[in-house]
Amino acid sequence: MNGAESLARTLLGCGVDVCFTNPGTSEMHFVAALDRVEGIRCVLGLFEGVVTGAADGYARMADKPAATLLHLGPGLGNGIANLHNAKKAMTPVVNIVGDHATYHVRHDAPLTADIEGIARPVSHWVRTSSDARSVAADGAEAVAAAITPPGHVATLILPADTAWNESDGPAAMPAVPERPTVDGDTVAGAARLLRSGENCALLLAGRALREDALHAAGRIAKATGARLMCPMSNGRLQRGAGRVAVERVPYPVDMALAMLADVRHIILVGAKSPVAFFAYPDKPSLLTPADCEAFPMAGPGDDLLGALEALADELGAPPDAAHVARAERPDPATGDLTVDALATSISALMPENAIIADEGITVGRQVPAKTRGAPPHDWLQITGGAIGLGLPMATGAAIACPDRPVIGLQADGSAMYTLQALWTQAREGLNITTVIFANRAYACLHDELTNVGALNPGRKALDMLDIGNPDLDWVALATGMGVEAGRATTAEEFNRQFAAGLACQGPYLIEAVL
Ligand SMILES: Cc1ncc(C[n+]2csc(CCOP(=O)(O)OP(=O)(O)O)c2C)c(N)n1
Repeated sequence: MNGAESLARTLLGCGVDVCFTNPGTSEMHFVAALDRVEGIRCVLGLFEGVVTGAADGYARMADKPAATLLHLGPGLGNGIANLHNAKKAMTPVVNIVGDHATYHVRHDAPLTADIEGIARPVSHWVRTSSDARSVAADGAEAVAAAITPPGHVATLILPADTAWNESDGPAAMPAVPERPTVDGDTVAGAARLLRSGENCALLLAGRALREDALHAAGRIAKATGARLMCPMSNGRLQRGAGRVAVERVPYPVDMALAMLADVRHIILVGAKSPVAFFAYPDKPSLLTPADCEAFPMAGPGDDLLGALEALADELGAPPDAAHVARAERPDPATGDLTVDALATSISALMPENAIIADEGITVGRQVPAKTRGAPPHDWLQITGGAIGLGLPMATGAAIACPDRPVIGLQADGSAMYTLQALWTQAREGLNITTVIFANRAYACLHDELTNVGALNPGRKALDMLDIGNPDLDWVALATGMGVEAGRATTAEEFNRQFAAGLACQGPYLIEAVL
């Protein structure tokens, strides 16, 4: 068995059974090994940003990593923005990056690059295998590093000769640490603050945003009146009717400051103290008021569910929770296709147990308030601010959860970064309904121009923020990649198309013209 096959068998043995790929010559032995090893699903992406974003979406929903297969430094480089998003989401990802044979590197062939240097900023763990006999153990360590809580990006670089030379066979997974328990004194300290009578908020992130942990937080809120909050961008938030709802710290700085103005103690459960997305002249970077104290109760890798349950018990909280969202949703909108109409209709028609891949940017910000009481769903966001995640993330989520409907809420400018994901959706027959918010602009940047104090912009500046002229034809783009599509210009048309998209088994795209 060669090194490549020992690695493929090791990955499978460690539970990694999906590989998002965009290979080249240096990865051919690994491609051949994946072909030989039963049980690993290989999914081709036509750009590496699709590959890495799909791996992120997959792991957020599967709760285990996928592998990626990337071609040397340039291939990895193309995938960096979405690895950055994955790293911020604390998503486990195992990157396998091919390299030249060890003896070939010194000749500086065209594709030679500092792969470790490219990998390091977006990886928690980086290693280049030295020979075919160590590849399997390196691969097992990469998986262990990726799944060590809360989740990490691990990058294993595979020189071609380590793939084709003889190996010692697959390696077993090393021990992976459990999430540490938060100690009793820390829990008691949080309980003291919550009993102090001063305004307290729990800021929940990561694993604390799953239904069971939210329920424990809701018990704490019921017992103490504490507010429940989450960061503006989250890897995966479980929400909808019957679940404990949390307030999201808003993106606009003034709104965030107003939301947090009365908070005296912010208890951090897997979260960092909230900071502004960007600095603006004359606005603070920290969003909590000066007299607010942060209490770091649990880090992202700690046992957040256990910590919240221990805190609820310490407080003698009753079993029922506050802030449980009631089942309620509007009727589908009629008339003009405004942003409000879109949000209303999405909420009205969303099916049970949906996964929302949200890269809706300015338009998408209107949807969460409307869907609070919609049927239970998972909400996935861009966590690292690097646009171009939405379509790949939806793709990966649909591969992780083939029995659940995936809805992409997708701003048009962001969609253009990685639109090749639509081809993967068609090829794999994925159940994804993508709504393109076709406002023909980088609308968010129009707001930002004002926010940074650059007033009275001229033609040249405005042209950098508009993506019309020519308008993108999303129906043609989607159908050109094998995805059925339609255009909606009224609410009624949108309602029909959205229902049709949800009813069809494969991918469907709606260009919602705003
Ligand atoms: C990788 C990357 N490049 C550029 C940006 C800067 N950026 C932020 S929002 C945005 C435009 C968003 O436009 P669109 O997706 O159409 O959403 P809208 O603002 O119109 O709602 C850009 C270019 C970014 N965040 N990430």
